[in-house]
Amino acid sequence: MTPTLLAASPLNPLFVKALQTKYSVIGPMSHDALMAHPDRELIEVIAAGGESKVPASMMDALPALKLISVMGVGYDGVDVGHAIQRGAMVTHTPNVLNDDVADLAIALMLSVTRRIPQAHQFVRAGEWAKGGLPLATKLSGMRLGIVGMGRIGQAIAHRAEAFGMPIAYTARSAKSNLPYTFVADIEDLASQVDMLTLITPGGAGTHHMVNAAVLKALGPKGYIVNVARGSVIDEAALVEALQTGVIAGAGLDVFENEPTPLPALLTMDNVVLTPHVGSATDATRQAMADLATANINRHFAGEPLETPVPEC
Ligand code: 8YV
Repeated sequence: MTPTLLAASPLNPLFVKALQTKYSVIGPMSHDALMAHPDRELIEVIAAGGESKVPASMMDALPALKLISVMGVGYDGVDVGHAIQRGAMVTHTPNVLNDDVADLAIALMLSVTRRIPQAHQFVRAGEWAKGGLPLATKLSGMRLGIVGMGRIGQAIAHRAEAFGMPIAYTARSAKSNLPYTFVADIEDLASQVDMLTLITPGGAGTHHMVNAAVLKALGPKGYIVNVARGSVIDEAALVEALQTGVIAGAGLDVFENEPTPLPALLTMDNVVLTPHVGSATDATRQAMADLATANINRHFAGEPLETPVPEC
């Protein structure tokens, strides 16, 4: 019999395509519709994306639940504690997206300091023949602060070294194998750098970690780039800091409310915005879909899962 899987939210088409070769995928659907679904008691697997919400109520609707497979490295929408209590595993897709997310972090750093969107628009609008573009800010040599020194943080640091950027970071603990300066407190880190980049997991532990005080510490020549989760920054405080010159600019790929960033961000000249595309290349999304599917295949084959989340 073809196993039925529940999609927690609309899934990436590459994930759906990979799953449909072996499984029947239902959902997303409301709690009531799920409770009434004829396959509900047989469903062992929830398939999810990095931004999906998988609350306890969804898990508890599925008495046979064994696995939540997330196509994404972040899984802050999954109630992992409840999954563990229910005896279900959670898997994600680490490593395969490190390069893309790190590339985008560097791209946002360059875009906001060198004002690439404005330069692009300047040429397109035929302004060039009328005079030069105002000078921009040099990125090479800027002091970089990285919030979160996991796999992607290290990939960003590796790239930043080529830009001659001295690197400091904050994380839960110092990593003795890395040649970068550890700063325990994020406000201290912000006060010591020109460019603060966020690549820490989302969720309650990092909610509004970047607040008005951190932005003040970053200062009027400081920039912030967020490729982590929107929840890590107090977005209202960020808007105020950008409007009043408390910081110089921001490059943002993630927002507190996706897909609707605070309207003020949409019109600011010192902000570069991208629509949560850190891992959005053909090759990487395929690798993520393949890994998320491989974990499900392993579950049904009774084999050890490839990439369980650290808590499991
Ligand atoms: C995607 C992400 O947005 O991996 C993550 O945590 O945020 C992203 O790569 C998403 O998960 C793709 O399904």
